[in-house]
Amino acid sequence: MTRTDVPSFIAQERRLVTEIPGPRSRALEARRGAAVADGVSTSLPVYIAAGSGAVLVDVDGNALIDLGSGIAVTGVGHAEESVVDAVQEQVARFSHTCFMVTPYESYVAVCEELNTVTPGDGAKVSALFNSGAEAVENAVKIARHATGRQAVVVFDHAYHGRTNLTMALTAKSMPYKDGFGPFAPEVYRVPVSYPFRDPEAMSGPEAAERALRLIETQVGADNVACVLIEPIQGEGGFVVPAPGFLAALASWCTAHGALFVADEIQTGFCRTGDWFACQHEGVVPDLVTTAKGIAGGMPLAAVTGRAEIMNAVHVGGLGGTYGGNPVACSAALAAIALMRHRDLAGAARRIGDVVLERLRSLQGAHDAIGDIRGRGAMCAFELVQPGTKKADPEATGAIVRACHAAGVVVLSCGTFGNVIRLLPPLVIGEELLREGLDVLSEATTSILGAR
Ligand code: PLZ
Repeated sequence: MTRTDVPSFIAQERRLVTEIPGPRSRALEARRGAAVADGVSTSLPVYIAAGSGAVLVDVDGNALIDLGSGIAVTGVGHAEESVVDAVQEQVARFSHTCFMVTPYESYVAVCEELNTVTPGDGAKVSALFNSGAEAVENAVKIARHATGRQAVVVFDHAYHGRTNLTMALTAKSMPYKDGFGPFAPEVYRVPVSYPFRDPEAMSGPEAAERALRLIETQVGADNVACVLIEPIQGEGGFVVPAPGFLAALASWCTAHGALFVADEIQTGFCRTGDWFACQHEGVVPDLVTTAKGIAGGMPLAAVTGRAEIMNAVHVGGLGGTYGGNPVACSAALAAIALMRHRDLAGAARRIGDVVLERLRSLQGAHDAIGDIRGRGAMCAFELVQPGTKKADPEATGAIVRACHAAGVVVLSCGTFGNVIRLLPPLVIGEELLREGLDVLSEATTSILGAR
C-alpha cells in the first residue's frame, strides 16, 4: 500500500456487502486451520484488510463498527494518522538497535511521559517491555527485589497474562491455565470486591478487610512483597470494586512495607475517563504496569514507579532484546500526544455516559441483565438466569454472535463467560457509537426475547 491508500479516508460507517464472515474470510479461515495452532483462538473469524478510527474493513469489503479496540489497544483509533506517520518516519530511520546496546531518545522520552502521566508526584522512573505479561513479570521482580520479600497477593477474577508467572497470577483455569502447570510459587489469592456478587451492601473497606485478614493470617504481612490488582478487572468481567476498596488496600501496603502494584494494562491511557483508573479515587500505586493503549497498536509495555523502588534493582537486572523498540516508542509518543491534545479522557467519559444510559434502558427491559457497570469507555453488562445470579454464558455467546453477524465487534469476558464488554476506540463518533449500541440492543432483545 502506498501512503495514500492507507485508510484515513475510510468512511466511519457500518456497511455489509456479504454475510459475516464473507467468502474471502471463510477461505482464509480454512487456510488457517492447516497452518495456525488450534490453541490460538479467534472471537470473530473476519479477516481484516484495513482500519480507520472505529471502523474495520474486512477482505470481503464489509465495514464493521469496532467496539473492542483489539482488546483496549487502539484507543486513539485504527491507523491514526499521527501514529502512522511516526511509525513510518522511525522505521525508515532505524528499526532496532537494542536499548541495552546503543540507546536512542524516544525510549527516554516515553519514560518521561509515563513518569508524568501516571499517578503520584514524587520522582518516578520507568522501564519498557514488549507485552503486558512481561510488564507484570517485571513489576513482580522489582517488588521482590526492592522489598526483599517473596509473596505476591492477587485476587479472584484477576487476569495478568499467560506466561508462567502471570498464569499463576491469573485466576481463571480454563482456558488460561488448564494443563499448563506447574505454576510459580509464592502467589496468594484473596477475594476481590465484586459488588454484584458480594454479600448485600458490603462496602469497599469491608471487602478490603475480608482480603487483608486472609493475607495477615495465611501469608503474614511481613512476607508480602506486593499486592497486585487491576483497578477495574478486565478479562475477569469488568468488575468495578466498591469505593474505598483500592484505597484501603493501598494504605495497608504502606503500613506494612508491601508495595501496591496497579495493573493498568487494560484500564490505562484514558480508557476509564482518567489517564489511569486509580486516579478516580486518588489512589497512588507504588508501581504501575501499562501496555495495550500506550502505543496506538504497536507492541509496547512498561513498569513505572517510585524511583527508589525501581532503582533498587542492580544495573543489568531488567531488560530484553526488543523492550522499548524504537518504532513502538515513536508510536507511543504520537499516541500519548494525541490523548493529551484531543482530551481522550474527556472523550472516554462522554462515551461512558452514552453507553451506560443505553445499558440502563436495556436492563430495564430485561431481567436477564443482572448488572451493568464500568467507567468511561470500559463498560459491560452481566447476563444471568432471570431472578437469580446464575451466569448465562449461552445467552452471552448468542448476543455476541448476533452483533458480529450484524457487523459490530463486541467481546465477552468474565470468569463465568457471561459478561459483554464494550471497549470502543476513544475517538469513535457519537453517531457511530449509537449505531453500534442500536445493533447491540436489537441483538440483546431478540436473543433474550426468544428465551
Ligand atoms: N494485565 C489487566 O488485560 C491482557 C488478554 C487476551 P498481554 N488482556 C487481554 C488474551 O486472552 O490473551 C492483559 C490485561 C491485564 C495483563 C494483560 C496481559 O497483557 O499484552 O496480553 O501480555
